[in-house]
Amino acid sequence: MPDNKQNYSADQIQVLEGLDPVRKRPGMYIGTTDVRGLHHLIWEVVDNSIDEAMLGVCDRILVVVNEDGSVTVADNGRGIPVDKHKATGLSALETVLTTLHAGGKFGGEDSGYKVSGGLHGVGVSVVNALSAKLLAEVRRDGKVYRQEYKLGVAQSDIQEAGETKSTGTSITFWPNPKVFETIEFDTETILTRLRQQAYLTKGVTISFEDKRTDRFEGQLPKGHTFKYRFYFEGGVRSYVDHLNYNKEPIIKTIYMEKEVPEALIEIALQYTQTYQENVITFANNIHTLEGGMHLTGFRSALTRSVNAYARSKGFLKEKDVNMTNEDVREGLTAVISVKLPEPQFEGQTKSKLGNPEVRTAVETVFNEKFSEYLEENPNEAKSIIAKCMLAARARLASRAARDTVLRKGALEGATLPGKLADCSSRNPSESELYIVEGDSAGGSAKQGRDRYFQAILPLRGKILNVEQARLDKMLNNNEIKSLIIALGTGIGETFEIEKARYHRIVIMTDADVDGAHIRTLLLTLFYRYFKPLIEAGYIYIAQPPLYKVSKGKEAHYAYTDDDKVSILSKLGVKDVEETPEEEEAEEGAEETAQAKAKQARVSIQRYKGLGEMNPEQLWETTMDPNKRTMLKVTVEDAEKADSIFDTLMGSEVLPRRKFIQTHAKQVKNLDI
Ligand code: 0RA
Repeated sequence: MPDNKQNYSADQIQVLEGLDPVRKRPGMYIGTTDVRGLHHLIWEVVDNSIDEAMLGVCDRILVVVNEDGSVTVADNGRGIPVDKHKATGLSALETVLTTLHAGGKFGGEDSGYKVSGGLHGVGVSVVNALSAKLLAEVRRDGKVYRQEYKLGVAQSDIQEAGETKSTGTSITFWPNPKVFETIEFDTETILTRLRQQAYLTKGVTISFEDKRTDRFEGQLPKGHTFKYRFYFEGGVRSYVDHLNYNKEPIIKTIYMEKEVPEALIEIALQYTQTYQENVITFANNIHTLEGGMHLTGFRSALTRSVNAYARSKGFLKEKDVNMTNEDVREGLTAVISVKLPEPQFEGQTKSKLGNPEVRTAVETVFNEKFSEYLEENPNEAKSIIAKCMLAARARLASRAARDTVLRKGALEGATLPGKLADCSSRNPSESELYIVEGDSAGGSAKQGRDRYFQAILPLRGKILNVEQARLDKMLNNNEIKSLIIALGTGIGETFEIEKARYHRIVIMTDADVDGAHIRTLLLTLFYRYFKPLIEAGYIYIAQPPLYKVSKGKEAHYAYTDDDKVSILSKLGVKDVEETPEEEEAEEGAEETAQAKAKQARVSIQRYKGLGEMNPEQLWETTMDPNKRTMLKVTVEDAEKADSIFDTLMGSEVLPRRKFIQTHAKQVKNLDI
């Protein structure tokens, strides 16, 4: 780490190029121009403040969504320098805000930041380029400085705007509506990100305020602002505690931190009385969903130190074989965070850490610290070893049983389940499998489908009864077995994606709590046992309509509440756009909508389940490739479902109830 008190001057900032490329191809810099790209603007500025915090020169960050929809990110860091920059003749502030890749970060190891996002760290200039207006305020050297920009261009020189004893930067920006599909920020999205960043930067306080009015009706007393504050003294240790809040711990969370020349390494871990593994990894605060070298290093060190300890203390006898990676991972929750100067991100979604030196660094640090922990805490060590050895024994004992299910041929040879209405095509690339909730919807789907390429497999609600069971027990469940046989790929060691009988596998469930539950469960099953199907883009979620709006013989289908409003207004029913999202309020609004609709001789039917649609309607709205929309499931979606599954199916009743109660309102659009 560079010396925190070191003074940066303007000439340490390298200049690369102006902002035209950003305005021409925003996607290249922020990924997309949809709502995701919009939020990228906030992450970009916050990342800079987090960089200050990681250097130990900033401990407060405030993010405000202002009443007019603009966003302010303020910190108490050093403040962006305002002195003249040699190469450009501009102030450092203007250089940082108007040139690509300008910033201490890119000046090399000792000239600026040791640590930077690398992937997303494209710089605040990108935010400036894509904002209609931006206001920069810097507190530094006893003064307050301000400068305003429009479309990335400074409107005047830096203005002095008073005196101050503090230091820091405040950036307010108004996203350019001509660039973005939407300029409306989402509170939940921002909170999730800020919470995660707070876990990863211990000791920093990140506050959030949403000053937009009319947003929290009924949730906040009049005149109050929506505020949140995140501060986690324990950093990733608090993160692990949070992940395990509804699980029964075997040991207290272990925390270790060490800085070696290759990286700053932080690891927290805990074993619980569950069977799943949940290890989340970060590199420079970026979630490395695809894992990478830090994860590899951690895994091999974990297996090695558990075995070494078990052997040295006689838990493992000479004749015993070592425990496997799988055995030591059962019931493990861990968060691994590494910070390094030049991260290499690889993989399909650029979320896999590629730096080979990090593998050995993590391996060495974890091995040393964890072995030390085991030696110093014999009781905890004993519990951990017992848990792992139990997993090993269970593995050996269940292998025989599992083999009968998974043995080559055991499933493939099996005849197709009786309730599968298969399609006549034998060409997987044109064939679709609809997994339908319930026999009655299954019946409609069977009658409505195009039997040449669409197969239907109705599932009974029974699969819900697998609560509390290990996922591998689910494989004994008849409904699940039918599904696996229908897929044709086999499972486990015998899985072969080439054998998939359908290249589109569509989950079609009701838009209610049970439907969401079944969908979560299916996604979890695919995530744990059929990940390649998700990666290949074979898994979809059907989008049945929520309403049918008819006038005389004309019928329109609405897939969202917004859809409904626009259809109604096309049919001459106005002033119904106030329909609130919340259930309780909806009843009333629905009635007025109905009353207004009546005047215009329009009727609105709300579909509570797929079973309410007749076969023709189901085909027309949800299954006809020329008309339907479907959501393609990503690995990220399935991962989310997997963690929700843990909460919904967890063995302790209390947190589950809490989850369902606090989320009940949203469950209808639980889009996982
Ligand atoms: C460039 C150089 C320095 C600091 C920053 C940028 C900086 C940017 C942002 C954006 C939001 N908050 C920020 N804080 C700092 C070097 C600082 C120095 O020379 O003292």
